[in-house]
Amino acid sequence: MPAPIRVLTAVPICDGHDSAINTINLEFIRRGIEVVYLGYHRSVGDIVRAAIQEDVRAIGISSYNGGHVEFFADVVKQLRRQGAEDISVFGGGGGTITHADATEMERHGVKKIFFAGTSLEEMARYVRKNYSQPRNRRGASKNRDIELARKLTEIEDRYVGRKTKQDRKSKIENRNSRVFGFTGPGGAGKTTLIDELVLRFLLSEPKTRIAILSHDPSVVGEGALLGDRATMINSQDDRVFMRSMATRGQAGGLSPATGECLRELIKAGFDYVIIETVGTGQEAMPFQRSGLVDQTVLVMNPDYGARLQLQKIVMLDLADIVVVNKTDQARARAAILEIERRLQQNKRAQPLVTSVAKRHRDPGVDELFGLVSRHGVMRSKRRKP
Ligand code: B12
Repeated sequence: MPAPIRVLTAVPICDGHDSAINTINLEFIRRGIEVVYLGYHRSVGDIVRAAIQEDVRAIGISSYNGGHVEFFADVVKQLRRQGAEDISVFGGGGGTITHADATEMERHGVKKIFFAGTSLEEMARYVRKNYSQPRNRRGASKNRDIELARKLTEIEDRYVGRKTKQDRKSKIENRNSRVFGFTGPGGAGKTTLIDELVLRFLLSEPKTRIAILSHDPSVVGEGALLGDRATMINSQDDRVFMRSMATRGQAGGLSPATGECLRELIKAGFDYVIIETVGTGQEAMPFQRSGLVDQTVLVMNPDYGARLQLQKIVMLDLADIVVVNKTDQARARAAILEIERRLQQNKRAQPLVTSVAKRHRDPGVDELFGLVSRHGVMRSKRRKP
């Protein structure tokens, strides 16, 4: 079975027209393509960095607000400058991109522009036809991110079609990286919380390099929407290496290749590696056997249902830190008390942090940062929401 095609899609800076690309993303996924979606209002630098780290075959850009000739050309130029010319660029933008513009863009190395009236099927067919063959890589790259990204692709592709279980080798000794596992139900705000933590690492530790392995669900042989990058704002930074992984049929929140990819990131010497699972259910304990995670953080939404539900969430027993996020919601006060009582039963002194991660300078995120950072000084204490 061939590895799924991976493409990155985005909308340029100063452009909020994302409805077309959202529709196109869904069609690509339906046709077995893994789509890393970067979101709208994205700069050339963000797009090129993301495409390199994700090691995608091609970038699809949807552009409506003008400036497309220069923007697309600059994406191609920056890819070439960084040694990533094997990543193609294509896209569209309804009637905004004229046929004359498209000719000019193709002269600058853009592979194809799609015009109004093209069917979704035709676009998906173009991707499958042009980007399903293995790439001809010309030797090793001098670019650190490109080399690492290619290794991660090799690892992921080795697991395709194999019934290999998640890597469970022993710990790596003498490692410098601190590894955090973030898990919790879908919609709890894990990605936003991680992005805010990354901001604090970047601001307080000027040389720190961070890696993020972010997971989204997929079925064997099918496509996936790898959409966490669209939520990440602060993590679009040269000191952050982010990789989006589809679970490719494995239950439990991670991909079969996660363990090996994590090892590669540790070897690469990142100071912190953050693993984000897919939105998980009550039974999930994604980091139990990997032996590679230093601290696990369970992120919960106050809206989990009746108190009885808490008895069934396995991670409440296992997590090193529990975060109740979105405490601006109506049910937050009751949820914090219920979760606090539930944790008391464990007698493990697990810190309980309350946060509103979407809020700038949220004190709860500061507190979590204090608990996970090497230089953290803040001690966990519960505040009222
Ligand atoms: C829907 C729409 C909006 C919605 C956007 C909703 C959203 N979240 O996307 C709303 C109402 C919010 C909006 C707002 C604005 N809009 Co508007 N909008 C449109 C509109 C009507 C349709 C665009 C669209 O989604 N089409 C649907 C797609 C699926 O079809 P398509 O465009 O034909 O694209 C085809 C191919 O090009 C291809 N394709 C497109 N992208 C990609 C990408 C890839 C990778 C691939 C493979 C293919 C592909 O797919 C389609 C296949 O048939 C266009 C007018 C038009 N008819 O194009 C104006 C238009 C783009 N908007 C325009 C303007 C000016 C604005 C505003 C600035 C208005 C204002 N003053 O506030 C704001 C800016 C918003 C912002 N933040 O950027 C202008 C842009 C003019 C220009 N560039 O000079 C347009 C052209 C209208 C006009 N004639 O004036 N807009």
